[in-house]
Amino acid sequence: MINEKTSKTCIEKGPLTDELLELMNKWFRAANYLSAGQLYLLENPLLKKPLTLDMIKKKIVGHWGTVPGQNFVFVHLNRIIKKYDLDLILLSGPGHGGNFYIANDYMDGSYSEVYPNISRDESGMQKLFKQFSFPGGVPSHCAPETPGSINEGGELGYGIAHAFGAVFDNPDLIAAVTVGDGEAETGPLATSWQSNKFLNAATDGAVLPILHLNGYKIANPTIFARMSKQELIDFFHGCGWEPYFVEGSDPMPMHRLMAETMDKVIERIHEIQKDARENGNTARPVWPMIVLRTPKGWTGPKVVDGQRIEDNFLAHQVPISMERVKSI
Ligand SMILES: Cc1ncc(C[n+]2csc(CCOP(=O)(O)OP(=O)(O)O)c2C)c(N)n1
Repeated sequence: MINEKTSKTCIEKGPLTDELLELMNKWFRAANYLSAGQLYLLENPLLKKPLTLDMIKKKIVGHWGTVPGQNFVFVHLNRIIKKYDLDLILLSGPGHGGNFYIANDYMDGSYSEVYPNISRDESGMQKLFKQFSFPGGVPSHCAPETPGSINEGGELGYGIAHAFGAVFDNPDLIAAVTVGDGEAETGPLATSWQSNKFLNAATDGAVLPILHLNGYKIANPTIFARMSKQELIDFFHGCGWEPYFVEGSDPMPMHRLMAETMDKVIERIHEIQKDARENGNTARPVWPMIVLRTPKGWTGPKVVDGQRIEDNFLAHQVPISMERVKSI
């Protein structure tokens, strides 16, 4: 997450101004660009020259659909880390969009710290783009070599379990974990909502699940997308969580809503912990979680060749395939 050494000011501790939200939106857009660049570009990373087909990867492998929502989560976690001086890690359940984590690592400086050859300039950015899901390069999912990631993104289902594993006997840590609505249909994930039954608010840290309800998995709608809001609320209450909803597609109102919601859930976590640690309340609390409903492939191409891409399963992997472009 954000690197103290590289950030000079701390406006995050102040009020939630339009200026702060604009800055966060710039981070979000830059992270989206860096994520898309990793999918497509071999060279010309800043698009200084007109784009030609030889600058684009021949076989594009990776994901776009999950990426913008996860970039959105990342910048909002950075703000609350700074605001509340948190020890917080992020686990990405739908880590098949590994380009999102790498993009944010690159922007906060941790990627170049670990991999100095991927420098924070144009030539480093070109290598960053080329190496992604490329022979001899890095995997398309979050992997052990992705700075900050302790959850493998390839095989879905273990995000929440790993987040709980990280916070047991680790009282100062918050493990935020994005959960794909498709991932939520795997056996391990469907079961691990119940892990809150084993959490001791006095001696363990906290897990903050963020259900990324972008509506689709590989080729069809998800089960959670077929449920009404009331059914979702009832389901999560039944599992011992208090869901806070952040829903929409217009970036600026979404930034404000997400930031306000993040404040609420962190303050609620602190309240629960204080009650257990200072007042000795041993009753099992209802922990907060976030349901983030955004379009799949948010901010990407809306329609390609007459087919809806944004907010559709067609945004899942590559929104515009080069095989098709070359044949035209
Ligand atoms: C255990 C497991 N089963 C199936 C897959 C294949 N798979 C890759 S992505 C995906 C859909 C994931 O959907 P979701 O979690 O909602 O992520 P998003 O829509 O944000 O990409 C599936 C089923 C997998 N990676 N792991």
